[in-house]
Amino acid sequence: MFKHMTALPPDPLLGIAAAFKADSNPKKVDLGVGVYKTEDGKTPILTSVQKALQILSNTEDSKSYIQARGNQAFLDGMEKLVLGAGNALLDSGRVESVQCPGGTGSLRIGFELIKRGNPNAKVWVSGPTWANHVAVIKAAGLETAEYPYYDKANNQLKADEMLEALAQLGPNDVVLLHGCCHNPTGEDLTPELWTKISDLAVEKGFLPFIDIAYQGFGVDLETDVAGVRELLSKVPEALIATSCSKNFGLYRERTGLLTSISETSVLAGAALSHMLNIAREIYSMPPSYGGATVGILLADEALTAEWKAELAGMCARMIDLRALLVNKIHERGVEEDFSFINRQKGMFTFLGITPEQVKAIRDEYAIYMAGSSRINIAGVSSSNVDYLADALAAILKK
Ligand code: PLP
Ligand code: TYF
Repeated sequence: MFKHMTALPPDPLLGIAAAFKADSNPKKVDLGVGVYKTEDGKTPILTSVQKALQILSNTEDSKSYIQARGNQAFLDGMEKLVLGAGNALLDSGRVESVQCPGGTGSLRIGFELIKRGNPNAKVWVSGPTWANHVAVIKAAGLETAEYPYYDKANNQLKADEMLEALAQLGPNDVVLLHGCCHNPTGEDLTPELWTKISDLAVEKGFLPFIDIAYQGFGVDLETDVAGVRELLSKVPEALIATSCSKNFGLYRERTGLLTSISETSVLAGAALSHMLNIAREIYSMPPSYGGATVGILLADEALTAEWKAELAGMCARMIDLRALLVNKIHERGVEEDFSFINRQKGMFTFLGITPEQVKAIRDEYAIYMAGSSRINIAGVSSSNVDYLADALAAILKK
């Protein structure tokens, strides 16, 4: 059966983590995988999440199966978080959500749902996008294509080209949009672009599929999804894959949800039945622990307030680190202007250096980043920023 199988290379991003771990250089810096880190390089469990976990472990009295769509408090709380508590969609009967294993699991169920709705649908992703997007779309048997998004040479959006490309699309197309904190570029759609894309979706009939993996990491929980909410208020149909990995720090608990917005409540019921059916064919039902924890947290006002404060703290730290890094690089007198880093949002930014320079900074300074020159801002700290800026300046001046 498996005689003809050859080994695949590791996921490039996860491969960086392994290479970093194996490096014995005491000055090594990990700017690779997108995991939030504190000043001392740790990824602790949030205090609010700890408390919710404690409540769960004190009260959980069975390991029997949970309902197929997942934890109800989790689904209700997360729908309110993403759509906004007063959103008319919540009472419209057009919204259905299913708890899935992480943002990735939510994406996969979403693409499988699209495949059932229209096997010939083509999914358009931003150029560039999170490397795993294309793999997940293809695994669901759908075709992918790229719409222009980021101009790497000038560190800015390709706004006009993007709108031109989207204006060519129609009802057989799906457009995958990053809700906020674009991975890998950090360059988000402006409010004006969200309006224009919403109008195009209505006019041309393509399906918006929104990936929200970093709500609260850009500006704040509300501002980050303002564009998403505007789009959802206009379009007849949409899908949303939401991850709790980053903003609740629940990475390994595989916590997320797929939300479908349908034209009518009858169609919403049909979509829900298919989402559940697809999940049943793959893993039956979602893991319970992460969803139950978030469900407890979001149903408790005090815990929610504590979580929001912790999230705001992570967000503020990344904004401060952006400014610190830009200042430190410019202090070294490099010619290039890195101020675009301050405009960008969330965990990631493209430094814009060449693959050769990425290799050189890794080989000579043990500074690890994705081959695209994407860095995880949370990997910068006040103790490594001077070393990092020195290394970058040296590499750039060569
Ligand atoms: N979508 C984007 C844009 C991401 O960056 C990530 C990364 O973690 C995910 C989805 C997947 O998140 P999860 O770890 O919850 O599967
Ligand atoms: O882009 C990142 O770094 C995060 C984490 O296969 C990640 O989204 C990276 C690769 C992967 C799964 C998660």
